[in-house]
Amino acid sequence: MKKVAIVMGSDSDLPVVEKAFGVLDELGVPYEVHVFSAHRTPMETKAFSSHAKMNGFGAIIAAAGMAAHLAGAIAANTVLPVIGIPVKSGPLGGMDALLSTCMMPPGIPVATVGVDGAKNAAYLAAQILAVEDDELTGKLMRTRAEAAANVIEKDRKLSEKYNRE
Ligand code: RP5
Repeated sequence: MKKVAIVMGSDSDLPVVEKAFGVLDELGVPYEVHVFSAHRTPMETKAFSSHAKMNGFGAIIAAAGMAAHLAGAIAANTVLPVIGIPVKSGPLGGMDALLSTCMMPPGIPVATVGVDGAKNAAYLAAQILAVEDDELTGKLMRTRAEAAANVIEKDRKLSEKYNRE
C-alpha cells in the first residue's frame, strides 16, 4: 500500500494533527510525519513535495495555521492529491487558515477539510488509497457501520430516558 504523508507547518500544530494518526493506525494505513514550512523552509517543502510520488506516497495531508500556504505550496509541486487542514492558531480563530488553504487557483487543487479537521483529513486520505485497495475499502465500510451502530444505540438510550409514555 502507498503511504500517506502528514506534514505540518510547525510542531505547535501537533495537538491538532495527531488526531489523524489514530485514524490511520486503526485502518492500517502507513504514514510518515514531517514539519515543513512554506515560509520558513520553502526549499525543503519543495524538495519533499516534488519527490513524494517517487518516494511511495499516495496522498499528502498538510496542516498549517495563520497565512496557511503549506498545502498550496505542496500542491504546486506534485500531482498527488493534497488534503489541507486549516489549523486554528493566531488571533483570527482559523478563518485565516481556512481561506488561505481552500481558495486555490484553478489547476492546483487542495481538498480542504474543516478547521482542525484532522480526523476527516485522515479518512479522506484513506478513501483515496482505497480506490485501488479492496481490503481498505472493507475497513472503511466497517468503520462507518460501527459509527452508525453507535448513533442508533445513543438514540435508543435517549429514547428510553425521555420518551416514556
Ligand atoms: C504556521 O504558523 C504554523 O502552521 C502554525 O500554525 C503557526 C504558528 O507557528 P509557530 O510560531 O508556533 O511555529 O505556519
